[in-house]
Amino acid sequence: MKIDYEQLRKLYDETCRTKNVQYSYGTAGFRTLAKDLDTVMFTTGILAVLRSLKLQGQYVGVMITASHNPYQDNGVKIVEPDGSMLLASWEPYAMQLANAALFATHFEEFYAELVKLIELEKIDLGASNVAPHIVVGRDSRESSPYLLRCLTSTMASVFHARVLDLGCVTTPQLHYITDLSNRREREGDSALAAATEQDYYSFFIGAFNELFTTYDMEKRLSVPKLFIDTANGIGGPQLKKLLASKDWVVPSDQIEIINDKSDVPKLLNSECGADYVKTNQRLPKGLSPSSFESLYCSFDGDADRVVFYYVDSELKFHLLDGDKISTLFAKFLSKQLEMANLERSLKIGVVQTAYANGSSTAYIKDTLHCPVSCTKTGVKHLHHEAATQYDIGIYFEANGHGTIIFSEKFHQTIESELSKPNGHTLALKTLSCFAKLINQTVGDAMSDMLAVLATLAILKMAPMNWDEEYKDLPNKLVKCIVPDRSIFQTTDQERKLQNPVGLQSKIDSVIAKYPMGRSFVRASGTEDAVRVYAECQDMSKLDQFCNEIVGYVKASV
Ligand code: G16
Repeated sequence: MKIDYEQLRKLYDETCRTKNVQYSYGTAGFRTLAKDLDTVMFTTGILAVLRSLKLQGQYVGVMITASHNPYQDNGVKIVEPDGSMLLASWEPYAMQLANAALFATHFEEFYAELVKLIELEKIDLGASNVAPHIVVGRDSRESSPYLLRCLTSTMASVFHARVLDLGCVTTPQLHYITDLSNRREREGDSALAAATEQDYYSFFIGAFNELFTTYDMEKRLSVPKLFIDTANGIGGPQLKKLLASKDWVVPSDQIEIINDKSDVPKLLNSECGADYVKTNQRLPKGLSPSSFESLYCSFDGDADRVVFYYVDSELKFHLLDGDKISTLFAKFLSKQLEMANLERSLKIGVVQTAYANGSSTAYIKDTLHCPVSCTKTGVKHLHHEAATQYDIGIYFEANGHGTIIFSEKFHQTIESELSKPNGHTLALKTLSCFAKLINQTVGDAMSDMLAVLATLAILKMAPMNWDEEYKDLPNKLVKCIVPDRSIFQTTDQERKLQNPVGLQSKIDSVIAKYPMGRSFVRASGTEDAVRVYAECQDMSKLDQFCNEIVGYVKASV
């Protein structure tokens, strides 16, 4: 293949209108005001094609989303052929290519950077039997169709890529479909190649039904009534498709969707959704709870996060966040391992970030006796730790982003145990079904929600019992707007600041004044802000504690 130089130049001139702004490929790709993203979309499309060429033409995913951010923002991230986040060593390329286009005074400068990258990665554009394959998806934002055109403009016309456009999907659907399409290609089933949204629904509904059949759901299991706030994002329409499936077994009056106006752009994530509920620790707009037996949950704008909550008999709000979800799964799966006599053969562990409530970490270690690891914020860090350290690696950020990774050894062990005479124990079958029910590529609000429903039903736990397993330390998360967040540099999995020099010792002196106090400060990778987290024993002192830290942060810039 030869790059059509003239065509590339023409598209570059037409598309790359935004110049001289600096972006970085942050926690979840590029993310900023949608109006400034044309150039970055253009270069990210090219990078995805190069990534696919580097990987012998496998499907590479690209998702246009700004997830929990406000409606004016948008963003883009690249997904590896196995559904994981872009290889870390390619993130700098994403930035180099974007910056080349943003700061080039003429096309040739950008082109020279592109050629440099192609040579550096030894990408053989001439390999005639390799065509790049790209899967693209977008959330419900108004700006997405235009940005999709910027993203894909060069793919077919310059690089002869085959583009599978999924239209509006959730981020986890894009991850799942990218992975499945590649698995099918590898298995050589050309009739089935290129997975679809329908495959996603069939797979997860199938896993849910299998688990429920194992327990003879109708007679022995019941799920609490569930209200789902879909943040007026893409989760609403996609969830409705799942619930409308003829194979879906939970009675329709058991589940009610609220905040499902994905066609009204300004409502996206506005006073609703997982980020709002978690950060403000209150009910989303549009929900007036009537029964303390019901369970509620909120997705974020692209449905890759979920947090649960309920109200007690005095209608007081209780949050069941990512920490509560991971502890619920850790309790449930540890028990299943024990019942299957596999607790010594398979290692279960939980991965958290600095945002995890101190009580959750203590509960996992001291009550569940499970190992806990801490990583930096960002799914890619947690995912890696879960996949490499454990056979059942449960990872959740406190904000509700997470999943469970089951190792190859786990699958082999379960299969071999199931094949033994009398091997079909309930615990083994439960473990086997659960490993399917949880999206293996990335945190997925829909799949996590199904897994929580199933777990509560099997454990016969009401929302309140789930909550009672441990009591959160009072905690607060504050966004601090500063002139330049990049000066806030951290170490020790983001728990300590290295820069601005001297700020950490001031923070430490504040922490020392509050019993069970813990606090840290880090720059967000998705918003133009610095985040301040604080927790301590005494609720009445929390605001004062947090304000003192914020005061030092503001004084340092
Ligand atoms: C993204 C990342 C998450 C991260 C969140 C906030 O979530 O995927 O891992 O926790 O941003 O990150 P930060 O504190 O750096 O802004 P989402 O749901 O917005 O894609």
